[in-house]
Parts: sequence; C-alpha cells; structure tokens
Amino acid sequence: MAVPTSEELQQYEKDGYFIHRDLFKPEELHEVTDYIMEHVVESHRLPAVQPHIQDAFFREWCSQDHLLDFVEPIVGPDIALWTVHCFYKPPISGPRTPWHQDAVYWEMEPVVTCSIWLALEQVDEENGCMRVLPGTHRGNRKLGHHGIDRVKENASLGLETNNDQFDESTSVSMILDTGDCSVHHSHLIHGAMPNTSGRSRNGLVMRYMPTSSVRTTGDLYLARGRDLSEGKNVYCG
Ligand SMILES: O=C(O)CCC(=O)C(=O)O
Repeated sequence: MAVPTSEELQQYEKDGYFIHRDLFKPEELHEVTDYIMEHVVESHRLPAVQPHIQDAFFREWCSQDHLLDFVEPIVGPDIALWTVHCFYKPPISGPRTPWHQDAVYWEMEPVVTCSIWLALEQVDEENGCMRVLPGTHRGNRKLGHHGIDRVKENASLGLETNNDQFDESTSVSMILDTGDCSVHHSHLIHGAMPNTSGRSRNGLVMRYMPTSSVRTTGDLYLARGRDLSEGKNVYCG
C-alpha cells in the first residue's frame, strides 16, 4: 500500500506540497495513458476538465484503492473525487499555466482539498513541468488575481496571481519520472512554463476533498466512506 511518509506530510503542512516517487510503476499507467490519448487527446476533447462526470472510466480509475489509500492520510476516510483534469500539453505549442491558487477558482466550503499531479511521462523544465512557490498556502488566504487573455498569451487558465504577492525566485520545479506524483494544497501558488520542447507533457490531475466540505455543483463522486455534509453535497455517477 502506498501512503505518504511522515516527512512528506510534514512538508505538505509546511511548504504546501510534496513529491512522492513511484506511486505507480510505468507499466501500471499504460491503460490510463492509452485511454487519454484515444478518448481525449486524439478525439480533440482537450482541455478535458472533469471528464469523470460523464465517463465512468475516469471515475473508477481515479477511485481505485491504491489512490484512495494514498489520499486518506491527507483528507481523511470520507473522500469525494471532484475533479479529474487531463493536463496534456503537446510538443512545441503547449500553453503556459499562469501563477495561480486553485482555491480562487473553486466553489467549496470550506476549501479543504488536495491535488495529485500524476506524471504519465517524464516531466522536467524542458517540457514545462509544474512549478510551485513553497509556503504560499499558509494562512489559507486567497490572494489577488487579475484576468489575462488566454488566447493571446497561450495560457491554460484565465487568471494570474498579482505579481506583488510572491517572489518567483523561490520557485521549485516538480521534476517527475513516469509514475511519480506531486501533491499540492489548494492555496499554494503554482504554475508552469510553456512546453516548447519536442516532447509532449502528459499529467493526470486528480482532486479529492473530505465529504464534510460542501460543493453543490454536481461533480462530486463519493469515492470512499460516507457523505458528511448532511445531504448538501450533490454526487454524480
Ligand atoms: O500542469 C499544469 O500546467 C498546471 C496544473 C495545475 O495548475 C493544477 O493541477 O492545479
């Protein structure tokens, strides 16, 4: 059973992220990678945000015990999967991801959730790995963001953290091999450089929350345990 180490959990608390090596063996990722390539990338369904609502394959893959056992020490035993995001970026033209806090996008009360960024292939600075600003999650505060033109800026998101809120020189690159993952807190500032390399960059991001948080937008999947929202949460699947 894969679980975060106590050092990783301490780092999550202190810095708002950690890297866990070998969550999956590369050969255990062939099925999900082939599925994403066929049903998302080659079917022109990118950006694929929340495909788990319609697609049972994603709901089931992302709710396998191996992942839930890993997530349980972070969010507790009653777990809702609420986002799956295929962050595939093609060679040469893959967009940048502006600096942002996930929490500014999310309708959830309270915002208690973690994101697992699973590398489906090698990601490094050349093909635009994710970068994080350690410690910026502290205080659980939403920081100022402004809108940007996604098309003009070839950006994967439309909001960017105001640059008086952070020091980019403190950034840490999430360099991962196939099967490694990084885990980040919903208030951590993070982003990614564009993929201008000749290689693709394929990451699967899965977000989980305790069912005691409330989210009524219909995208929750009760992955483990029971609902603790007194019936306020709306589940799919
Ligand atoms: O992989 C990326 O480019 C950004 C990922 C991200 O923002 C996230 O998973 O919250």
